[in-house]
Amino acid sequence: MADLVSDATRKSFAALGSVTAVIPARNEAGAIAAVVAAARELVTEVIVVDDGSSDDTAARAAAAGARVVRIAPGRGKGNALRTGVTAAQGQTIVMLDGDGQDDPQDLPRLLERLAAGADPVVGTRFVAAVDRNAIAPLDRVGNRLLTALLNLLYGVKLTDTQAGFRAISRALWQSLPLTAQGFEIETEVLVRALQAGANVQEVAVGRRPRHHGERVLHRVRDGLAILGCMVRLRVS
Ligand SMILES: Nc1nc2c(ncn2[C@@H]2O[C@H](COP(=O)(O)OP(=O)(O)OP(=O)(O)O)[C@@H](O)[C@H]2O)c(=O)[nH]1
Ligand SMILES: [Mg+2]
Repeated sequence: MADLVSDATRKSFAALGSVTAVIPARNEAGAIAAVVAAARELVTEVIVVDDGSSDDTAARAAAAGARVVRIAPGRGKGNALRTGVTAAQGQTIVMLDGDGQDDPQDLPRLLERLAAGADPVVGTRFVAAVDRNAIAPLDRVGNRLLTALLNLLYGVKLTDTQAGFRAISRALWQSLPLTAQGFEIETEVLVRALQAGANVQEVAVGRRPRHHGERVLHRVRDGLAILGCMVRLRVS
């Protein structure tokens, strides 16, 4: 992993101060150790927010070197991420999923873009070619629809509004009025950042198939919550 980081990247990392990776994980015992180990190669601090896992997620994350924050179960990914950032010590935050679907090797490119002045940097899974099995056709369609609607509502031209793989300065995150409990957090951060006039930029990231555990996301329930969030923040 270390040879992925060029001298230029190391320099740009320095400009970002300390970096904390915040990783939400619920029942990701099969994947979490590898995600934590890869992230630890690249950032100063790794926090795993475990929201009521019934498996070994917390123990494996800790053994791999993460600081584990355990919270009461049932609130969702948004609550987990917000709790994780509150606990983070880094001036820069990167977020990636604990299920192994995000490729930590993309992290330096996200951070480089942040160092170049973008904030937040949002991963997009629909620019570079990704494994065909990584995103189900129905999810692709849902993603396209949500992204098209967000673009229409907010006058932007993004390609993936739902990726959880992102980098953001802690200062910007803390300035945004974030309340999302579940998967609508990605939309809320994006919209609030746009409304604040932030320099939102996308960087192409990969996407790997899920090899362990089960998805937490529920297409209809969470899709509607995301849609509702998008519209509510536009009209309120
Ligand atoms: N702590 C915590 N983590 C969560 C919660 N919901 C989701 N996550 C984590 O957030 C990450 C993304 O969740 P997934 O269900 O894989 O959703 P997704 O990756 O957007 O959708 P898929 O493409 O189906 O995998 C995973 O690491 C989950 O374990 C939650 O309520 N609490
Ligand atoms: Mg996933």
